[in-house]
Amino acid sequence: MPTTATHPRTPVRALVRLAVAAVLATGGALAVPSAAAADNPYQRGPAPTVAVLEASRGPFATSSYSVSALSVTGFGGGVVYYPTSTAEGTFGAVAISPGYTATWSSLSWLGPRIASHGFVVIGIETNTLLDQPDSRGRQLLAALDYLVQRSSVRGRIDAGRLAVAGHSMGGGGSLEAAAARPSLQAAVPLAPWNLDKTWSGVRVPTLIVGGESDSIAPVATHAVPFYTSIPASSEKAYLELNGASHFFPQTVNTPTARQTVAWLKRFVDDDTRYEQFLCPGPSGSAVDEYRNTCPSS
Ligand code: 9J3
Ligand code: ZN
Repeated sequence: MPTTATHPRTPVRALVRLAVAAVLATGGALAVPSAAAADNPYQRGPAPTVAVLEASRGPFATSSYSVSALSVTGFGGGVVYYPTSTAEGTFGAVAISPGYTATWSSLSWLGPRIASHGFVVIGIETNTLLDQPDSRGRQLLAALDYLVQRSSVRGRIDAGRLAVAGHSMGGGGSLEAAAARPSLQAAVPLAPWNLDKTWSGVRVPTLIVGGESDSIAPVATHAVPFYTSIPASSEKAYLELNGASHFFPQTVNTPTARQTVAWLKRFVDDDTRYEQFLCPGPSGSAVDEYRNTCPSS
């Protein structure tokens, strides 16, 4: 599929990155990690397969550490997960927020799962359990700022390759963060909840995952209008899980992990090897519906 001709936002980003890589490369071959493909300095890990995306872990071994709320500002601490090896160079980073009244422990399976595909991940605690989506959005951005500016893993992260995700009010917060910081490379709201139904300002590539049977953030009044309101000129996708409740992200959910990782790889790493999992999207008994801005041919 001729990606560069059909994804209007990709060529600019890719060209800027390639230009930067070319400049770095003139200073010495060590500036470009040896494992990266020659045409994409951000490609990490082996060629993807459905089996690897659906496995409980990806190809990278990970480590983690806890972040005390007392040691940071703007969010409530959390847990950082990161690939242990630095042999392939730096990684993109993702901040993830839980939902209303929930702690990071409600989503913690996603931390090592995503990190093991080659990302630095911070699962955040919010300042209070009752924080609303706009606050959660600001806290996600504060957590990314912490990661790239002050964390002990900051040297492992490319500061320009950042993403957000979250569940429920954390998913609503992911939309808030994407609207507020268009330099983000991806957003993945899961069963998102927000009183604001219109996200026409979002330019960040956004994958929304909804549950068909969600009665707390019904897709008809949350995920679907959120998806529809994002302009078609933005990269976007909507995955609706067959029969899933509001709480599908709180236990291991294979379709959610597979699509989330593929989306992050495609847009945070510019890794077109993952296009095959996005266009066409997933099918099968777990999938009620998939919408996207894939090219029609
Ligand atoms: O974060 C969420 O689970 C939002 C759904 C919710 O409980 O909203 C009630 C105001
Ligand atoms: Zn549906």
